[in-house]
Amino acid sequence: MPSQLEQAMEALISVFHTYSAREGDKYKLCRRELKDLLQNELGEFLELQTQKDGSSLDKIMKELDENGDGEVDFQEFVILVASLTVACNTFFCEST
Ligand SMILES: [Ca+2]
Ligand SMILES: [Ca+2]
Repeated sequence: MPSQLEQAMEALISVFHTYSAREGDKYKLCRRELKDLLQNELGEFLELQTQKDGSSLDKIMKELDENGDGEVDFQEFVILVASLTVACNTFFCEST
């Protein structure tokens, strides 16, 4: 029986691949795949973020694309999830 954290990690990987495999390179998210993933899977979190700093998809994409190949690979995606998680934790701590 995997732990809660292990399940979360598995979920992270499977969500990424669900979207990244849609078109082009199946291990990377193109702009459209990233947009769908963010809207469908991170809508609520992202709304919190965008309200705070008014960031658009292009800005998010640019920030995430560390190696500048125009797509977001898993490593770059994990950075987004990690930073959103940190932001949520801060929000959680501040609101309690
Ligand atoms: Ca892809
Ligand atoms: Ca990239």
